[in-house]
Amino acid sequence: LWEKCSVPETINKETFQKSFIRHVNTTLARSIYNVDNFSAYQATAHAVRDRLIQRWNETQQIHTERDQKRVYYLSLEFLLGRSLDNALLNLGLKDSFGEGVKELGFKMEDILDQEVDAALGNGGLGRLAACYMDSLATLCYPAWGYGVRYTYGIFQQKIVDGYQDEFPDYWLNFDNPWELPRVDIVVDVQFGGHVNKITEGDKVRHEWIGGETVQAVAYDVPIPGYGVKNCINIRLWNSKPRRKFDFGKFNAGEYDQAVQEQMKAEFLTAVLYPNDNHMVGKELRLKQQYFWVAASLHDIVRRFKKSQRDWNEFPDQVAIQLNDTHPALAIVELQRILVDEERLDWDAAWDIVTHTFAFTNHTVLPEAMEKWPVPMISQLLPRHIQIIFDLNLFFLQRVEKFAPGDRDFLARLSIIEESTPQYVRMAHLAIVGSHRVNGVAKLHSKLIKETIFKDFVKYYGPDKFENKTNGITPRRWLHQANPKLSELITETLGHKDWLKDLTLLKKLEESVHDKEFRRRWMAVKHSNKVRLAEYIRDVVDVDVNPNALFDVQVKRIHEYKRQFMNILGVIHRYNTIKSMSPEQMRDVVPRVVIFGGKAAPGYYIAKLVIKLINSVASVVNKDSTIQDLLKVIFIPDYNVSVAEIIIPASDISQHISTAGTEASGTSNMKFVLNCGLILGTVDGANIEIHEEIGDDNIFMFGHLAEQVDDLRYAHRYRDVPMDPHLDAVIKDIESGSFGEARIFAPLINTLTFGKDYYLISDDFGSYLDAQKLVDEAYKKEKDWVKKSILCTANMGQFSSDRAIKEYAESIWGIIPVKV
Ligand code: 26Y
Repeated sequence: LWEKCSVPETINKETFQKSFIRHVNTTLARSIYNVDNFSAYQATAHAVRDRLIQRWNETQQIHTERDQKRVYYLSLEFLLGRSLDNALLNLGLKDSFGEGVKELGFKMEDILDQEVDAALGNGGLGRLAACYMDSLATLCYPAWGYGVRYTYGIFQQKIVDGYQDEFPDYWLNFDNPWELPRVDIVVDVQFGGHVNKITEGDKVRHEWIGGETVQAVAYDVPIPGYGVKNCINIRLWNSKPRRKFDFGKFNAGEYDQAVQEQMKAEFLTAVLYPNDNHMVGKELRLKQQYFWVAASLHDIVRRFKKSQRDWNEFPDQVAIQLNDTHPALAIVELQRILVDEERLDWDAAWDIVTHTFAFTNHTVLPEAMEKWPVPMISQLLPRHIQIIFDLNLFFLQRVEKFAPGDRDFLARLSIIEESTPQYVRMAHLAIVGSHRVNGVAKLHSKLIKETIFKDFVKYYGPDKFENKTNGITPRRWLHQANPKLSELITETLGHKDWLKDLTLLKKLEESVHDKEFRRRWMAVKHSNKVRLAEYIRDVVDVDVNPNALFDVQVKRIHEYKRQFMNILGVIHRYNTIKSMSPEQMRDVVPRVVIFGGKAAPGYYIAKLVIKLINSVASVVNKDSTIQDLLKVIFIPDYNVSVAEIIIPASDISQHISTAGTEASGTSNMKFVLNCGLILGTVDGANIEIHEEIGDDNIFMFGHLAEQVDDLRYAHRYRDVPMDPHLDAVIKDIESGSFGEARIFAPLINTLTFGKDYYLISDDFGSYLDAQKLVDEAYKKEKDWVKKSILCTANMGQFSSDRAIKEYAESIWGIIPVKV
């Protein structure tokens, strides 16, 4: 019966159509004569989901049977984007399903376009987690993701009068076919209360009682591997109250108070905090973190206990990766479970804990470092704060032996910051509780050893600190986002193996001398630019010329990423063109400068940058005297599915952070993989991309990370004259050329009174020079195409498969288990 009931594995057009119609009838309860694009999306999604669930089940079965070591990737963000196209491609169903829906009268693109993004993340860190899940599944590793099922993902951005406005992202409005509610998997999570100290003979134990309890309910999101049957799981936790109602109050007529507890509990997982690389110490955020960590650890421990092994074997069965410090409380929670609940000795427990965890740092920016006030943690987690202080005491005792009498050294290493109030430094907790710490690009990993974690390197030695350069999944970021390029590559190489071994792209180098190949390569780029031009017309109602150079900067808006410098450069370009004679203008390469990205709702300066971009756009785009030589576009609501349209269409993209500030960047990899050149600073993964693709195929400029301190010092204590071109641009803004000057005064002040912390003036000259080189290079069409081919050909290193293999081998100690 089991065999008969299972969904047919080999599926073709007919079997797909059968399940499509069955889902229209039963799942959607509709008549087949009443199917719009959205219903067709739902029916298709459910037909795919049936296959996913089957693979998911088989994968879990095999992994349980084999009982190999698993990795658990704890991330407060998973920026998954859409799932249907990805699942179709990974399962190899795109063609049969495409034909199937066509016969039923639908277009696959229209169906795919119905899906709302799962936008449970802010930016780089969240998208990295999503790429890593794709690779873990594809490489058949026994792995789970753990996260939060936010009711509202990252806000939707609208542009009103040039300003960013935020709207709630209620992505679960309609049924979400990509999650499986696990109403049977429920974990109680405790907050508040107090701790009793109980003495039993010569032993003391602690009992955490009282307070409130919130329930965590599991929702599972299947993640299919590419070209394999393995399908792994991301378990997202949703909060719900333990009791629906306080019936006492309800019956007494206090309806509002009766539902209060319920509302409070549901609030816990309601919203994703929209801050990227910026810590805001909200209590609700801390509660979210503990809620998620406690539920996940409970689940992990329960799974381990089923195997009836000794606790010593825990680190041989379980690796837990902390995606930044957001889940750092997991270290304390595991120690608590082992000591208070499982009654292990403190030291034995700590040995298990430290062999289980590893920690990835994603930033050196001081404002992004998490620290929580001790009184806040004490209130919410009275037992955990005791454990933190004990851990710190024992840790500092060891440090004291290493550096006797060096009080400053101890204070610098301490998990506790001795201010008023005291704070818990989450990065210190994460380092002390982990056996490995890694940065996300070579420069970044070097910098953390030399700056923020310098003292820890002294104490632990350098071997605890590693580099794991980030990567991206070529399945989504080339095969799915750029189907035409993918097809051309497959045809040229004669196989699809490159999708599983990206280094095979190297062979494309041989085709740079093939004229016909170059023509087709260019044609693909052109058609992607046409697609983006259509999108731009739809969303901002501006016509752009697909033959112009498309210059793109899309990422979260942040001062360190210097979108401000970009738009100042645009103003310089605009004024230069305006001062030209018609003959001179004939020599200008037409440009479309495209921006996109969200600013944190409370980040005033970042929001002003958006306003400035839009103000410049509205002046430039209306100015007929410049003959379409320049257009400026701000694409609203940048997200994963918009990125999939923008990235393949770029000729040049900008990654221009102040040296030493962008840990890695991952969109830089996506652009180059899609044969777009980059204009970048000597920062993050730009450096490694440069190493791989060579001097001729990248435009690098600006000061180096090691110069930054001195430059900042100069701005602070001396009168550094502003770059003359920059000065002219600033004066132009101040004269009101782009609307009321006073609006932009706070922004301009960051360069003057603010001492130009991000060194825009210092880099502006070399930035303009680099832009000139870009223009000149673009005029030489044949050479440009060659560069573009060489970009893609040399991106093999930046697959997330490479990154995940490195983690698996050198940190997690896990091996693939293929279904
Ligand atoms: C609120 C708070 C503590 C916080 C929230 C989000 C702190 C940091 C973040 C997100 C950080 C982030 O996305 N970092 C980026 O990680 C990418 C993946 O490693 C890097 O490529 C990128 O350079 C880095 O900025």
